[in-house]
Amino acid sequence: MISIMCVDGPRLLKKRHGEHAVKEVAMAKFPWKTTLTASVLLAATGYAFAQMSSDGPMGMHGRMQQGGMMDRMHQQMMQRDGMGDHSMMHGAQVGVTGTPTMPGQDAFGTIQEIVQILQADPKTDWSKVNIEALRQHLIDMNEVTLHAATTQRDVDNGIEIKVTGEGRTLEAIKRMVPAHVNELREIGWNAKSDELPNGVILTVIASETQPLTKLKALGFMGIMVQGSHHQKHHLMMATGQFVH
Ligand SMILES: [Cu+2]
Repeated sequence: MISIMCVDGPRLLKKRHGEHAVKEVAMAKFPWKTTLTASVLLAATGYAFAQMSSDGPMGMHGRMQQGGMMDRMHQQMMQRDGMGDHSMMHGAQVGVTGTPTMPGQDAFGTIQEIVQILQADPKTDWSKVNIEALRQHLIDMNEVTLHAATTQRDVDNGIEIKVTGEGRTLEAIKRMVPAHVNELREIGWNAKSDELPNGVILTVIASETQPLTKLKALGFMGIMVQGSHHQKHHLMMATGQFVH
């Protein structure tokens, strides 16, 4: 956060008073461009840290902090220089610090994040770790998210969705959908699943908190993404504490 203050550079600092005076004098000794570059790097580092320290590297909290920080930097830069340093700003935003961050493939990135968390924790019990279990779950997720066929119809005050597939897709549907129905029930949804030869039928009944219009709009995948334990379950799968 201190770095944000420095972004202003000496020109604006003259107008300021009070508690920041000491820091401002110190900062004013340096050419402001240098200060700005250092600040952008600091902010980017702060962002990486914020990501790592929330619910996980891609935690919502981290991203929101990042948004707020970037917005402030953006405003300050625009106030000072108009469009002058806009490109620099966006350079920082896309991570042009010489270190690429994109994993290239989402399941690869998910596993990489979990392995990093486990390696960073000295208490990790490697005799229980099972990254292959997580990989199999991510294959299930891919099948259910991208390859399952769905047909949705209205029932009395609710919706019924037939989720079907073949082979690996069918296995994934039978593992994931009933397990997720249990999660939904735990968070107060009126949901159930019934077996079909080639899939499952997911039924969700509307309630005050989950009205029918919303259920219809959410459909199969909008319902599957409900709940807040999914990412935590990935860590538990990798450490042998959770089996789908
Ligand atoms: Cu998952």
